[in-house]
Amino acid sequence: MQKNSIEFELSLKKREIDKNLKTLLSSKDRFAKPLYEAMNYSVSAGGKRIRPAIMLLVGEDLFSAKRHRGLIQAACAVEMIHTYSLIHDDLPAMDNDDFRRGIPTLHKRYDEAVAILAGDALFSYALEIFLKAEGFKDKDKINGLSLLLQSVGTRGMVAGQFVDTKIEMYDRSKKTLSYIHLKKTAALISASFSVTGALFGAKQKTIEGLSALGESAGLLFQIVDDIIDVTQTSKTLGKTAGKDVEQNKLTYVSLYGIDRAQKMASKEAAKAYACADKLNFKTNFVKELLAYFHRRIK
Ligand code: GRG
Repeated sequence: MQKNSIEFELSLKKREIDKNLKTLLSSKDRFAKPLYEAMNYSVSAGGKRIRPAIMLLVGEDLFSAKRHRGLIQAACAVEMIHTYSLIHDDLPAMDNDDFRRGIPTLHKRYDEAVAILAGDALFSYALEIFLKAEGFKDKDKINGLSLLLQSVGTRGMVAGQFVDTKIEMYDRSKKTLSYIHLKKTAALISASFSVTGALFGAKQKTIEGLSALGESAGLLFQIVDDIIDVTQTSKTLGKTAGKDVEQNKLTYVSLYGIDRAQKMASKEAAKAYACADKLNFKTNFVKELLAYFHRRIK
């Protein structure tokens, strides 16, 4: 791995995030210990740490926030929310997956009650950690938290997951697909960009620019995810491959086919680059991150 490449940068960010998650997710309380163990099982199973890495990259680049304790704490909170969503998504009532991040899913390792409660606990703990993040003005934290919660709840991830899970209640149209992917995946990725701006008290125009960039980046990420679900193996993915076809999911591949999905990924990547050009990034890391998202296809 070349020094200064985005892969190297992501590995540094991942190390920093992993270390802090470990500290945050430890408890001496005898009764809470098994709950923390379950939370840790899924959090420490790995994961690329894309969302927290985005926060650290944007914070360092636009706001000169190298090794900012509060930003690392807020970034860990976002990763906890992401992990909670994966734990719940894997449950039999939803995607019913046995395998995630290369190991058995939490409900397989323990049981469904443990998985539901560990997910709940990760979400509420994440909010506590975010609110306690050091070195930010209270008004900026409230603004950031508000953007984060919009991306997670009825206007974001949960709403997208609802439509995805209960697709029989909707038509299988382009509009439905676009809603699912924007909400289920792109919203939290977009928030990772915009929340960082909000935490540092950026102007509204910058926050909106970050949000637009994040939305395209998130869509790119999801289109690629739909493609690799059919083109890569379970071993490479760390989760069961071919699940979308098996579950008759509405995806870019099922609606448009692989070739068109690939073209749409390129179009979304171009849109994201154009958004990045409008922000005053000092380094090339954000653009390299977009290229990395796109490269996952290969
Ligand atoms: C249960 C409310 C609720 C929401 C679930 C995240 C999610 C919403 C569903 C996951 C289904 C899925 C596989 C979506 C594709 C895009 C995606 C979010 C992939 C997983 O994210 P990565 O690739 O995973 O960043 P790692 O493990 O690297 O963190």
